[in-house]
Amino acid sequence: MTAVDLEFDQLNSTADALRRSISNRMMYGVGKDAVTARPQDWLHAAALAVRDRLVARWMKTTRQQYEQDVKRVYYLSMEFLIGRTFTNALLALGIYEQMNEALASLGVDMGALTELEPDAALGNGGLGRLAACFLDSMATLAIPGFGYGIRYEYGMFRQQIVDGEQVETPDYWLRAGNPWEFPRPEVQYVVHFGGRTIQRDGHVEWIETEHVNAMAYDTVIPGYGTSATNTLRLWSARATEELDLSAFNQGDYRRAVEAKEHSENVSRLLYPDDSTPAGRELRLRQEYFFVSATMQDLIRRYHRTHSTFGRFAEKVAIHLNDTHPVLAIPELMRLLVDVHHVPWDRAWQMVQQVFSYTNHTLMPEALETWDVDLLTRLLPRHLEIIFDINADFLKQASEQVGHDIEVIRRVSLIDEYGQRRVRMAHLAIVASQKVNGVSKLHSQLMEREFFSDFARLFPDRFTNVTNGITPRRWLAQASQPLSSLIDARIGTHWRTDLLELTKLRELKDDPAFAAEFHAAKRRNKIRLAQRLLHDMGCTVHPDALFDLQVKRIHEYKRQLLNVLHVIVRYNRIRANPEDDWVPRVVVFAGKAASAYKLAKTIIRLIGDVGEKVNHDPLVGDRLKVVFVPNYGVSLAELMIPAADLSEQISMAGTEASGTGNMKLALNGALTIGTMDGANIEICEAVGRENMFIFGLMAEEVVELRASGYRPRRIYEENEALRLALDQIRGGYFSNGNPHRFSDIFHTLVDWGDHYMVLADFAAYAQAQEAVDARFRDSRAWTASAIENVAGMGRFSSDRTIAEYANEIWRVKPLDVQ
Ligand code: 26V
Repeated sequence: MTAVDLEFDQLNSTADALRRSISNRMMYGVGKDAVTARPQDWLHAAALAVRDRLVARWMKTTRQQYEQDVKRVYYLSMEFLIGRTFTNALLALGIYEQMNEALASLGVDMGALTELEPDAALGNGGLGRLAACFLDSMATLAIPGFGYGIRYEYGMFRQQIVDGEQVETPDYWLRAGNPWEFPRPEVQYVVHFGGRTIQRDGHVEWIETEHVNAMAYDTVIPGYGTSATNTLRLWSARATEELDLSAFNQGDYRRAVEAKEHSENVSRLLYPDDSTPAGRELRLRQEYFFVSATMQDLIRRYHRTHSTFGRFAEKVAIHLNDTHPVLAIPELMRLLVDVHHVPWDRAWQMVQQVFSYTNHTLMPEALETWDVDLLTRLLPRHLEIIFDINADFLKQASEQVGHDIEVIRRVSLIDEYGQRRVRMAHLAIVASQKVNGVSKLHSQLMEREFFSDFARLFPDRFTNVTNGITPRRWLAQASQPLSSLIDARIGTHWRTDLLELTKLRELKDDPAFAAEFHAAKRRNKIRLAQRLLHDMGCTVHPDALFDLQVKRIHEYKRQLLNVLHVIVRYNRIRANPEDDWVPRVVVFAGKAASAYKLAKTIIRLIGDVGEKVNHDPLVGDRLKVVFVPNYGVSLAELMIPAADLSEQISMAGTEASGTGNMKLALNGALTIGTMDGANIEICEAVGRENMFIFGLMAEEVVELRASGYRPRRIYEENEALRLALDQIRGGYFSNGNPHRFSDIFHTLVDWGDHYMVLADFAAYAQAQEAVDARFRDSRAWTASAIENVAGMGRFSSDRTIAEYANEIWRVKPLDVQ
C-alpha cells in the first residue's frame, strides 16, 4: 500500500479548542447532544478529546522508534494497577486548567466528572502498581518501553464490608466502555494448548492442539513534560471459531456457544489471590496465553526491520515482572527453534542475552511452581524444552560445584521431592542476564539466603534496583495543596527531577513555610474527613493525628500489631481519661485475598474494635478506629496525602520493598516502621531522627527463631498485652462471642506467632509513645514532615527506571525530535 499523508486537524489545547473538541466528540463519538448527555457521557466525550491530543504524539514517537531502529524494552507483567487516567493525562499534557475551564463553560463540574471514572484495577497490590509507575517513568524518560499484559474484563474485586465481614463483588470495569483503549482486531495471534509433540524432518512439531486467539488492545502511555509516549498492549482472548460449527449444525446451540465461552474465559478475570491460588489451571493458561502472544508480537515487530536474528539481542530486552511471565522463556525457545529453525545453542544464547527478572517476594508460599503433570497436559512442548534447559544447566553446574549432588538437587529447575514441580524462579534465574531484588535488604537476602547457590554459580547476575514511585501521580496529582506550595518555593521541576526536593530542607525552620505546609496537610485531612463522613457516617477531627496503615491485609504486614496497640491504648484511655492524650484517628484499609481466612478475620477484628472504641463516650475524640472499604489506587490518592503517620511495621525480612512507605513519606507523613525492605533506605535518606524505627532486625528475627521463640512467655509477662489478647479471645469486642477471634489469639499465643508480633510489641508501643511526644510539639512534627518530603528524591521511579535502563536493559532514550 502506498502511504498518503493524512490531512488531520492539528489540535490546539486552549479552553475554547477543548470545548469544541468535547462538543464534537459528544456529537460524533458518543452520539448525543447536551440535552440527552448524562455525566458519564460528558466524561466519555472529554476523555476522547484528551485522547485525540495524545494520539499525534503517539504516532510520532512510534515513527521515530522505527526510524532510529532503537532497542526496545518489553515489560511483561500479569498486573498493571493503573487507576484512573483522565486527570493523569491532563497533567501530562499540561492542559488541566484549560479542560477545567472548557467543561465549566459547558456547565459541567470537572471534579465530579473525574470521580465517575472507574479505576483500571488490573492488579492486586504493590507489584501491579509498580508496573504502572514504571510505565509512567519509561514514557517520561523517553525509554522505548512496551508494557504487555492481559486485558482482564474483571479486575481486582470490589470489597464491601457487610456485617463486619469482607464481601467480594466483581469489578466489571468496562461496563461504560473504555475510552482510553484502541482495539486492534487486525493484531491477533493463535495460542495453542494441549496436544502432543512429534518429530518431523529434524524438527519438533506440536500438533493436535486446541487454540484461542489473542487480540491486542492498545493504550497510550503519555510521558510527562515530553512528547514521548509509550504503548501498553493488553491481550484479550477470542475464540478461533466464532461458534462450534458442527455443534451449531446439529442444533446443539448451547454446546456451540459453550466452546466459545470456554476459550474466551482465559482473559476474563484477574486472580485476586496472592496466598492460595485457586483454579491453578486457568491461571497457568493465562500466563501462557499472554506470553505466547507477546513473544509472537515482538518477533514480528523485530522482523519488520531485520531479516535475520543476528541483531535480536541488540534490539530487544524482555523483562519479567516476577515469575508470572516466565513461560516466555520456553516460548521464545520454541518459536526460535521449532518455528524459525534457529539452532538450539544459538537460540539459548539469544535468550540469555535478552531476559531479565525481578523478584518481588521471598515468602515461600508465593514462589511459583507448576506441577509437571499439569504442564504435560497443557504445554507438552514447553515441558520438553524446560527439561532440556535443565539438563544443559545441571551438566554445567555440576562441573562448577564439583559434582555436589546436594547443590544440584537444590538448584534444579525441577523440584523432585514428592510430586514433581517446575520451579519458575529457578528457570527465570538460569535464563536471565540480570536478576534483581527491589530493595537493598531484599536483594541481599536473595543473594545470601534464598538463591545463594545461584549467586555462587552466576556471581555477576545478581543486583539490586530499589523500587520507586511516580511523583506525578503520587504528589502532583494526589495532593494539589502540597504540590502548589512546593511549586511556589522551589519551582515546578521536581516533577521530573525529584532530587530538587532537597531544596526544601533549608525551609524546614522557616515559620511561614512550616505554617503553609501544616495548612496544606490540614486541607488534605479535611478532604478525607469529609469523605469518611459522607461515605461511612464517621466523624473524625482534622486536628487529630491521622495514623494510616493502608496495604493488602496479610499476617506478615502485621495489621495485628497495630490493632493490639490500639486496644492497649483504648484500655489506658478508659483507665485514665483525664490524661493529656494526643487525639488519634487510626485508619486501616486493604483487601484480603478471598481464600485467606485469617486475613478476613483481621478485617473483622478491626471493624469490631472500631465499633467498641468509636461508641465509647469515655473515649470521645481521643481515639477513633476506621476501616475504609475498597482500598485501591483512587482511594490511595485521597488517603495518603492526609496521613500524619505511616505504619510500615512488617516483620523484618518479609516486606521485599514496600512502595506505600514511599508514597506516604513523599506526602509528609512520618514513618513508624521496622528495619525492613525500603524502610531502611528511606531511613538513610530522611534521617533516623525523622522516623520512628523499632523492633527486631532481620538477623535478629533469624536468631530468635533459631534459639526458640516463645510467644506465650511474652503474653504471660506483659500485662497490658495480655489483657488485650484476653479481651480478643473472651469476646469483649464480639458481643461476648468467644469464637470469632479465637484463631487470632491462638495464632499469636499458641501456634508460634510466625511473624513475631508479640516479640515486637513492647518496642512498638514505646515507639508510639515517641510519636505522641513529637506530635504534641507541632513545630517539631512539621519540621520532621518537611525533612521527609525533602529526603524522598531518590525514591522517584524515574531513578529506578534509569537504573534498569543503564544497568539491566542497556537501552537509551529515544531522541525525541
Ligand atoms: C502472587 C500471586 C500468586 C498467584 C495468584 C496471584 C498472585 C498475585 C501476586 C503475587 C505476588 C505478589 C508479590 C508482590 O506484590 N510483591 C510486592 O511487590 C512490591 C513491588 O516490588 C513490593 O514493594 C512489595 O514489598 C512486595 O510485597
